[in-house]
Amino acid sequence: MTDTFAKDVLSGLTAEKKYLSSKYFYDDNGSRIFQEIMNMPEYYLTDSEFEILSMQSKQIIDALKFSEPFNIIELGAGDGFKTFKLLEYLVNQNIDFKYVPIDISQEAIDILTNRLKQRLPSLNIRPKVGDYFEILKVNKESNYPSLLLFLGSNIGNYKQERAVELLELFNENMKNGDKLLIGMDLKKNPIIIHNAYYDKHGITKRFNLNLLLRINRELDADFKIDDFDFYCHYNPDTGEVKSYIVSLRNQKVTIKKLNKTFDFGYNELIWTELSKKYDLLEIKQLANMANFKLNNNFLDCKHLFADSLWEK
Ligand code: AVJ
Repeated sequence: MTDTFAKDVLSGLTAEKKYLSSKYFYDDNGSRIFQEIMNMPEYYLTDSEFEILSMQSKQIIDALKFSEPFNIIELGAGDGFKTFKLLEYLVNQNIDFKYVPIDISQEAIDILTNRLKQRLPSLNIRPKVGDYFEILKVNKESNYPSLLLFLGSNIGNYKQERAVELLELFNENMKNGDKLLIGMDLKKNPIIIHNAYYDKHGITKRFNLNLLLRINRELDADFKIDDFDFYCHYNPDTGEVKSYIVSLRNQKVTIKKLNKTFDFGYNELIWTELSKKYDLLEIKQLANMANFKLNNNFLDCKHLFADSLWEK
């Protein structure tokens, strides 16, 4: 794990245009900061998706047209807060299903499992820790239909080609008739998006700079984080939020684990994250590119966010 981290940091910081992958944001500290982001009123994504999954659980389940029993497999379940309402609906309706939350973090899965066992004691839950794809392979052998959940606009972190690759991989591990409910953030008034990412509390800045602290700790480096700042920009033409770390001076940073010293110029950027926003046409195109058929789009009342239901 640390080894691929070291390799990725090396390639990112030796590139002509420096970059670091946002997938490394989520160490224990970073996950905690992301919780703070989700609690900010400006970060509308969480509330919008929560509204969809709580107010439209019946419509979503009806749209599946599944026979019972069936499986619900959640990829990157995290603390599962948003999914709770959907699960609660199913349990209250006495619908026969098995819930399989998958996450890379044992801690997140333990918290989720304990909470669900308390709040929904009759829920049939089979938590799994690890890589999605190893676990998804088993889905093909199930005799029952499956709904995959990939929520929270996580797909937005991928450039189009990589997003298609990832979705094709999901598709290959699904049976005909299986469904995918995928959370996608919608294009909207750019000011709303700006305020969600370039937040006035500085939480997203801390989220980004935490990555430098992680490199200091795990790769024995000497980033002085006061000499770096954060910038992000939403381009309404492309629907892309791009986030950067900015070097505030000409400076050298040594990463002992890489045996290397890196130069950062005055105002040099390190690109850290892409958060892509979609319109409904792009959602349909993405579904088709990855060999899915789009069944329904479920939107919150303000039309800020979509949970899109796709069928293999
Ligand atoms: C967890 C990838 C959906 O891109 O909106 C939040 C992460 N980055 N604020 C997103 C994030 C800055 C988030 N995702």
